Amino acid sequence: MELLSLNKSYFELQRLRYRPEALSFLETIRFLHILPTLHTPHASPECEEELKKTLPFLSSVPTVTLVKGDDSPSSPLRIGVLLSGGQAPGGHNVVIGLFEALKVFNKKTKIFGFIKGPLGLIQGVYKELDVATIYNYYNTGGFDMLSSSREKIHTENQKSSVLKTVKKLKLDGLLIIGGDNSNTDTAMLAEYFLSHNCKTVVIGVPKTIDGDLKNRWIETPLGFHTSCSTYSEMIGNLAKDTLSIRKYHHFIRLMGQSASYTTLECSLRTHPNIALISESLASEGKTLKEISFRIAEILWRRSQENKNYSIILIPEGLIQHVKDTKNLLIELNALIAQGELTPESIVNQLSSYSKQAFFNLPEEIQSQLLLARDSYGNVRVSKIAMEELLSTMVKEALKSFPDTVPFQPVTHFFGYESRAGFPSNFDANYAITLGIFSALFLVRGHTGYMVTVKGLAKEYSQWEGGGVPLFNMMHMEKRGSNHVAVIKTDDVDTSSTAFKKLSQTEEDRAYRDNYSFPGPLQFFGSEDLCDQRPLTLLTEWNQRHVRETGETV
Ligand code: FBP
Repeated sequence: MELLSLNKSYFELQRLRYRPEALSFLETIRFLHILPTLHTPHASPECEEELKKTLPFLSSVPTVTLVKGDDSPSSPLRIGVLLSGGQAPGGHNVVIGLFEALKVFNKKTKIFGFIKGPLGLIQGVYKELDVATIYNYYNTGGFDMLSSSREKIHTENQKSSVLKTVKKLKLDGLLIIGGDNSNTDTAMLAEYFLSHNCKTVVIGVPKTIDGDLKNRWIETPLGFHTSCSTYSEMIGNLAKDTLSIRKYHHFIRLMGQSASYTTLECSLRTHPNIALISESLASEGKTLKEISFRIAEILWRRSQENKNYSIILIPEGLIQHVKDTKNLLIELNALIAQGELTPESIVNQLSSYSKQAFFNLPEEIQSQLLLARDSYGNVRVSKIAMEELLSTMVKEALKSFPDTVPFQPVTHFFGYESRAGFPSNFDANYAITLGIFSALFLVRGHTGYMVTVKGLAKEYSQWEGGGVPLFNMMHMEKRGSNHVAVIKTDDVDTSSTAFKKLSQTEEDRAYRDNYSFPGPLQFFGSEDLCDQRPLTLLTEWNQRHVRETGETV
């Protein structure tokens, strides 16, 4: 065993040496060209006209296809890159893929990394990237190579500062590695540059552990696989623990601001007794009280069989979906957006329905709702302890059952633990591919695209890189009190095979303990162990495959 470096573990040193198979795309990248192609329908046709008015330049960005052609290097370029928003495993590898591919096009190309993401871009704080710097982060998690921030780029001042930065640095292109909000900024910047006759190309790649930056072109966002694998290992461990000691009810909240993709994926992997899927509960019009009563009923029935333990998964975004608190949040966000209101006056201005919902919540949750804000000024759901709230409400609900149920809840929030984990082989390869194809779009001078990879369920060598106009992924959404153009995120579809698969097992999971123990992410060993894919991705891929070919898989 080699000596440990001062601050690197033996494992990290081994991971630094791993070279993703997807690096082989570097061999052909110079032969690829980007051609306009037939227009594909917009993802939200009902908003298309309004979007065109807001984003007149971006709306004319054509759909493209990649074609093989002559070897075509480029002149030396100056390219900027930033990591934006919440960490997602694989971010560093996108930078490495970008770097490697730009050098394949021209060794003299210079790459600048903005420090603290959008903040660095606004303030013009950056460092030039070289091999020695970036290789130190090969296959590592986190965003510490450059650091990140959630600074929004939406005011005229912010946009003109960014324009100044790119002009000062003479940038030919800019890559933003981000989630839906960051890529909304990518789109806004592309529009702004086009409208100011600035030739700098702006493109984005999709990363978020939330799994919701997903549509007909993005099969799954970068980081989701690693993040769910990390949570699933922890859930499996808790299931084993509770099965051994048989006395705790584990209420586990999983990160994911709005959609329940993380809960769906982790549930398919671990088979918890109860998996709350916000989208399904919302469509049934359930209130928090009804949900708590349903959980209590299951726990009471388990108790009849002497099973006073359970695993309960709760999506972070639940509060935004259920009937009573959904309206409350919408009203709170609109009031908060007015600015200077005190917490008391915010509460006083709530409708009577929302006021009642607000005062039904424990005081601690009330103050979390009033004080925690995200970068839009909206209520920050990651700071709301839904697991505590539900366990308290379930305790209350259990009182209405005939027998006393021994109830020892243990609450958990699995959030930040997964965001900076070592990317799985899948995410490491996905990130490299995104970086390589980003270089292609930057070199060929195509602005306003999200870089995508198709065929992620297949072997790495069969993946297909490409790009989709950001405009096609946008829709109009209410944020605070305004309707704004944003990249659309995806909610769990309750008619999807993945969701149906989970709900089919509902009874079985609730009363039999069919837990599955995924164990830790594997990095070294056989392919079927180390190169797994998200189960939701595989299920959707199978569904599509069956639909398109009529074959069963
Ligand atoms: P992104 O959308 O930027 O990927 O971040 C998602 C997320 O990880 C959410 O799941 C969570 O609610 C939020 O970030 C927490 O953010 P913060 O880092 O600001 O606490």
